Amino acid sequence: MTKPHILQVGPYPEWDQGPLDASFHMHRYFEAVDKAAFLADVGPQIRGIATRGELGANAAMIAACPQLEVISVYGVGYDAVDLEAARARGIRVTNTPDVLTNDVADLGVAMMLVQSRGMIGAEAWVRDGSWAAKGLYPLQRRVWGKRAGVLGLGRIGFEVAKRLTGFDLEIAYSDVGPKEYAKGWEYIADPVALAARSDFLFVTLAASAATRHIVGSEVIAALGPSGMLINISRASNIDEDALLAALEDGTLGSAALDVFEGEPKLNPRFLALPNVLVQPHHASGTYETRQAMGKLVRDNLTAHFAGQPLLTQVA
Ligand code: 8YV
Repeated sequence: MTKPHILQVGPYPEWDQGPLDASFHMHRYFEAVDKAAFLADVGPQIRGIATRGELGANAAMIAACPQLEVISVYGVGYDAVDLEAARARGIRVTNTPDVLTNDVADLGVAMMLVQSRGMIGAEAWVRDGSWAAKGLYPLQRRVWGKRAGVLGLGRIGFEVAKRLTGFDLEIAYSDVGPKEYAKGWEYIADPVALAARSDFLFVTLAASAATRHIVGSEVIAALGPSGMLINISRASNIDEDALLAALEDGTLGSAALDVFEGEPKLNPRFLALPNVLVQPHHASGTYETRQAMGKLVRDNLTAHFAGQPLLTQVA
């Protein structure tokens, strides 16, 4: 049997690349210097796209592949896939939900703790000799017992909230409606009102055109000078200009961010700020989870080409 031709948008670890190469004819888009020429050359044979959450597949890429049947995303977020273009041609789209939920929640909670307790600066305080030379490290902010807001109580938001109960945080959440699995956590429909009663605001929404900049200047102002914004979703959920301005003038206390507009080339203004914890979009970045994500990407492609039901179809 001839192997189906797959356009590979970004690199994968070798434990995924080997099995992918064994089952499919992989065309490495990310290695091409002239991407348009590469697409024009291989596009006509492509039946599948293997991509990553943050890379997706845009309309031009989809249009360049007239035989395209399936797009398999390595990531739970599929906002970077042009779903309209895919739907219009009956192209199926899969993602990797569930397998990464707990790791993403872990990183969100870890960022809250690290940032609130000043652990990055404290580490440097020990390593650069400040402890011995200057004495005690400056006091930081308590976490336990405070109020947390979770914006988007989906799978990841739920796991964040569940973990936060362990720190005796008072939890409230916003979503399109109250969730029956919310275990008595307070439902607050309006994100501005949620931010106003929160010390920590976690952004755990699936990104879409409708959620773009849902965290804007009003939400940020409501969170206020002692509030912390934690984003483990997508940068597009936050108005970055408003966020930067508020962090710079102190109208927002601090932020802990795993995602950025234009990543990996984030706005350099973030790097000049002492009140931001920056992370390189690695909330799902553990061996265990990435292996499960890679398997799901392959299993969805294999199921599609074998005429079997897809495991995790989004469209
Ligand atoms: C990335 C993610 O896909 O799940 C998502 O939506 O953004 C991540 O897991 C990851 O960086 C792999 O590319």
